[in-house]
Amino acid sequence: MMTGKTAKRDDLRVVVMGAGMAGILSGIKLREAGFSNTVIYEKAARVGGTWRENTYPGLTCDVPSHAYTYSFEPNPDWSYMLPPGAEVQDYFERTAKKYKIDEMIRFNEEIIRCEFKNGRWHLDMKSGLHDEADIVIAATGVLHHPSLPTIPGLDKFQGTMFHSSRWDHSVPLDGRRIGVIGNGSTGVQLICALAGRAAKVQHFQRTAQWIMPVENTPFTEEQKAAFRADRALLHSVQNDATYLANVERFTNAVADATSPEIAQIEAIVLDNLEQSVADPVLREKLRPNYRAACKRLIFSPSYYSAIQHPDAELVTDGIECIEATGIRTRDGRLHALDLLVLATGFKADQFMRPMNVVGRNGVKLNDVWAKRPNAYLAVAIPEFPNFFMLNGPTGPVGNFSLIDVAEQQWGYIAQLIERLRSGASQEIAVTQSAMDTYEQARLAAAKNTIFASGCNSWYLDAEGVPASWPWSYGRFKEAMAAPQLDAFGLKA
Ligand code: N01
Repeated sequence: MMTGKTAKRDDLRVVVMGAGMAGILSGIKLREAGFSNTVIYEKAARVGGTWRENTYPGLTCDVPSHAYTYSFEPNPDWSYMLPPGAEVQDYFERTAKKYKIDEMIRFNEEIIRCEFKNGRWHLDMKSGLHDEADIVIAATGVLHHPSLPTIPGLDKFQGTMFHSSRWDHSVPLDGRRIGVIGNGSTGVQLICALAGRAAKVQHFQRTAQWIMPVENTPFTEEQKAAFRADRALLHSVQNDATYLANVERFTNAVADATSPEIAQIEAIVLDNLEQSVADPVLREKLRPNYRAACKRLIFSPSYYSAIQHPDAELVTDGIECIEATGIRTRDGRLHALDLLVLATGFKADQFMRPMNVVGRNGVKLNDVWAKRPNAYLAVAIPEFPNFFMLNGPTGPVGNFSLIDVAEQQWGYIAQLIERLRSGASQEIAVTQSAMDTYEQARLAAAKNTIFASGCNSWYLDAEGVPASWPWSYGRFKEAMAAPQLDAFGLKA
């Protein structure tokens, strides 16, 4: 029988942190499920998260566009197999508008404190605003705090300098001398865009990268018209069997460094290097001394040709220091630059921090994560009741759609918050023993992954252990299908 108390639970206050891909998803799903008292706090003035913040030339989604799409909001108009970043940003803005999620968002509100007291989450914003919530969904993203290098003299440079995620579009590029430090996905995409445009572009490489060849084919107007006209066709492209099989194969490969699948990947990237780089000296400079996919694999249709452009140079001598006019390498050479781009990555261990998050009994997130950020199945933390994460620590990483990952995590979280809404539980927090069992198994499996095979990357935590889902994608889907309720303390 419905009681007054049960009916009231329809009104549970849900706070979503962040209006990027996962925050928009949360808003859509919460509204669809009938949660009427939801707010999304976003520190910036627009939706989009990483796609809002990264606007550097050459920014391209390296996951196939139709897979990098909400399952319920296919997009017949993707221009390319690997679309430009601005188009991805536009997709999120359109989707937020279409589902009226922008009306749910409080922009320019940065949450600085989130504390569980007397059965509710108390949130303080930088602006002085205060809110209380029954449920918190942290959709704050992973790669959003720029990691700046600690190179001597960084502050001495008198040209223009910025991090790749803080691009200043007022700075001219054509005919300039540009230096790019870092050759992760960002640095590689930058070189592809700048070679032939800058007077000279120098790529400062500390560690060589394996490059997976890929074709970036445009979708023709006929194809787009066919996708628009035929929903079933669009659905089949979105759920392309070859792509899905590749995801499964890739995750099996990275989960087992001895697998035949990883050997196949190694053969492809090695062949790409051998076939694409003519000069043997340059080829050796570009040859990594670690295994393919140990760092996040870079998919690029054009890096090898860009770095062989007459106006491009790969610099591998090691950076000694930065001076007023450029970079001095250890061989004593001064590389004069007008613009220096720091494509040096992000602090991948921050998640919702520096926000001060305090759980039940005064337990501080910073203490819980002092050794390494972790979470049960990547979504829940002991002593943090009714607090769930999308794309949180130890979730799948790799070269596939984080939208799909977030949707599956949402499916899992939705089942837990439904218990809160129905009144079956008042507080849901994963138990410490379930967390410990998960973490022990994860750490043991992480050691067998390719990520732990001997390279440095943002996948590794402070102790050098891969901070990722170490099993197959199939196993992730299985885990997300339904929560095992005995892993949770369910306070009635
Ligand atoms: O950053 P990274 P990123 N001196 O951490 C170098 C996603 N993404 O921005 O290898 C010299 O990969 C560092 O060198 P080393 C994607 O998940 C997605 O490129 O440590 N060099 C490395 O080369 C990706 O993995 C898309 O020796 C220094 C680079 O900086 C993630 O973002 C596009 C240095 C950092 O590479 C991060 O990529 C772009 C120093 N002091 C990015 N410090 C899509 O298309 C650091 N480096 C979806």
